[in-house]
This record gives sequence, structure tokens and C-alpha cells, in this order.
Amino acid sequence: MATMIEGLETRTDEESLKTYGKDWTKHFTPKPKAIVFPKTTEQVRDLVLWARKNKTALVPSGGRTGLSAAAYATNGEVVVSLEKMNKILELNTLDQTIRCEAGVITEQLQKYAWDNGYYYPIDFAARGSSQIGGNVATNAGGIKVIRYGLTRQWVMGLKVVTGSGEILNLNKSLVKNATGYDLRQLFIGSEGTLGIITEVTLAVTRQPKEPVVLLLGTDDLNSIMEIYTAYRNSFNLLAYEMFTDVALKYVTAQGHGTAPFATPTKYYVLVEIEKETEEQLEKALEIFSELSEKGRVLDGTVSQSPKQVTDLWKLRENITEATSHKQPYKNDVSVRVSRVPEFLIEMSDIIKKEHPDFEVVWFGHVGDGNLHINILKPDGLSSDDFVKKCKQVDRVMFNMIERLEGSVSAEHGVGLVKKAFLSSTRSEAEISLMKEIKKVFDPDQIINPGKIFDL
Ligand code: 2HG
Ligand code: ZN
Repeated sequence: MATMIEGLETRTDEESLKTYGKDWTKHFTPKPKAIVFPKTTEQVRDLVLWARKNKTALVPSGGRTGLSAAAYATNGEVVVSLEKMNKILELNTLDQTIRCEAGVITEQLQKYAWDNGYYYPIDFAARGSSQIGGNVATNAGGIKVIRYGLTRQWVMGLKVVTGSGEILNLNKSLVKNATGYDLRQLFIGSEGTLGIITEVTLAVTRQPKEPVVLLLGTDDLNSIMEIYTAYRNSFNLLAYEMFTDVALKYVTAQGHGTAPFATPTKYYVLVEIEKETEEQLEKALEIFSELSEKGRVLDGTVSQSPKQVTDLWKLRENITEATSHKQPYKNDVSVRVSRVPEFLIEMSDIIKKEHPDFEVVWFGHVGDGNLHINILKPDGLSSDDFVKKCKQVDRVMFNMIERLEGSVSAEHGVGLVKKAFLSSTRSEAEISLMKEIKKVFDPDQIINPGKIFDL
């Protein structure tokens, strides 16, 4: 393996195989053959050509923060880590774009944009380790989607190496480009199954004015959407997030923050607005009073400083970390916003009835219809039995998702985790077209095989 490609850093030690062979998904075992660290697009191309000749599968790997096992190597694959391709290459102030290598960390890009007077708005808790290439490959969403959209909206150009070893320069940062199929869009969200992204040009925008966060408590699920409507009708919301008392219990117990109200409520919503004028803050408080009078909100707090904004966000953003020791079985689904309460009420009732021993952490980006459901492993239950029981919940949940015309993965992707349920969201015709596209870009099936679907 050491001589795979001249000058290409290759590691085969146990520690590297274990670390780079996986992402944040639990319940899988990494088994890669080697890890390689290319430094240029040409090295990636040479590697793909080598892999074709040697019939070796490659798994593209970014910051490994994924939650659907799309970056797992479970079958003797060579993992292609982009972490050595981590340079920001160009800021173009007239185009309002930043061009960077795929291995740049999200937070580094955000900071670079900010320090230069701009804003890169795709944001999520894993910002400190996720990489731009991975964000593109998974069409990352996160906490600001209701205002700024998904990663797709910000990708102006891509450099990729296809599974056949061609280097493509897609869209060349043009705003308008009416010349046939936009192949760039195919790579966004393809979970590394069509080729390897090596360079990305991202749009940036003006910096938002001072954000203000309101954290509101309610005991009634239907009120969550009423609160949303009330604020959305008066503001261009930056974020609208939800979490439950169970989520808060873990966050506070792990020392990530303090309970916001003297009397706990069942549900908490976090509303973020951009304060452009003082009147807007008054308006936000007026809405709060109206909602309280109607009994929709039971308690609430509003940030008075940037530090308080951060502290309130911590209650939401640290849920994943605060529950990780309970080996959570994760789901990440979406329905239309109007169907969120229906889904939540029905599904939580079913889980309560069929698995009374399960503690479930519900949270998510309800402003865009995206819910994260984390079932925590009961202490006495073995991991295998736990996963088996959770798979029963999956079947019920995905039937419901199909009936409600939702998606089995809102933002985390299909990877290995949701493969068996792809047909709950996509038609057979769609899936077979996706497979044909895969074959065109990856004729020898060496690029992340077995992810999203099996051929
Ligand atoms: C979030 O919104 C992430 O915090 C992680 O998408 C969700 O841990 C999860 O299930
Ligand atoms: Zn999320």
C-alpha cells in the first residue's frame, strides 16, 4: 500500500484506520484498508485512476461529523481524507465569493468571511470539525435554513474528480449559466457517490445585524406552530428551533447550561431575530405578551447581550453532545411545517405505548419541518437488542412519514443508515434514475459504493 501513488501520504496503522474509517454514526464497525491524504486535485485524479485499475473502492472523507454513516469504510475500502487540502484560496469581493479547498473547516471559512466583512450563513453545531467538501457532499442544512436556505444555495462553483477520473470545473462561479444540465447540483448532496469534491467556490453575503434570541416555554405541542406563525408574520426569522424538557435535562446535567425558567415547561422554542431597529425588539416583546395572554407561552426570556445569545443557543446546540453517552439511536426526518404537530403527537404516543422503557429526546429545526428524534439506550438493555427494538420504531415511523409525504432524512443524508428506507421517500422510478446517474459518473463502482443504495 505504501507505494500506491508516488508522494501520496498513506497510513495503515490501527489508530488511523479506526479514526478515519468512520464518522459520528454509532452502531457500525470501521474496517478500511488504508487512509490516504492527497494534497492536490491531480493527486486525487491519479488515485481514482489507480483505484479503477486495481478495483479498489474509495471512501471520500471530510470532518467525519456525519450521522448517516456515509463516510464509513466497513469493507476494506481506502479512505480519502481531504484534511490536507485545507487552504482558503481566494476572496473575490466583487463576485462576493470565497474559493477554498474541500478540507477547509466550516468555522474557519465562517471566520474568514466575517473577518473580511462578509457572512457565510450555513451553520450547525459541528462547525468546529466539519469540512466544506463534506457540507457540499451532504448539502448541509443546520440552524439558519429558514432564512438562508441549504448549502446548495451558496455553492457557486465546484472542482470535482469523477469516478472515472475526470477533473470537472462545474459552473465556474457564474450567477447565470443556461447551458444544459447543471452537474454541480448533482454533486451537492450526492454523499460522495459520484466523485470527490476537491475545491468549492461559495457565495457570501452581508453580515446580519445584532441577533436577538427569545427562548419561550409551552406545554402544548400545537402552540409551537402558533408561536412560529406569530413571529414569522412580523419578522424575517434567522432561526426557529424546538427542544423538549428531556433534552434540557441532559444539557443541564452535563453542565452545558442552566435551566431558563423556575418552573420547567414540556417544550421550548428558540426564536432568533435580526434586530435592525429598537422598534423591532418592542414588537418581539409585544408578540410574547400576546402569546402569554392567550396561554400559548407559559414563560420566556430574551437575550440582552451577545453572551446571552450564545448561552441560550448552548441549550439547543449541546443536545447531541450531552446525550451521546446514552448511545442514542438517531432519526432525522422532515414533514411539511403544517404537519409537524400531527407527526410529533402521533409518533411520540406510539413510542410511549410500544416502548415505555424508552426515553426519547425530540428536538430540531421545526421552522423548516425538520425533527431530530434520539432514542436513548435504557441502561439494562444490550446494544444489539436496543438497535433491534429501534428498528421496529423505524418501520412504524417511516410508514407514517410516507403517509404524511415527508422525508426519511431531512438533512443528515441516507448513507448506510437510511438505505433500506429510501423508497419511503423516493419513487422506484426516481431511484432507478439515480442508479443510472451513479453508473455514468462511476462506471467501475469504486466511489463510496453501497451508500444511498446498492446497485
Ligand atoms: C443538530 O441539529 C444536528 O443539532 C444533530 O443535526 C442532530 O444529533 C442529532 O440527532
Ligand atoms: Zn440538525
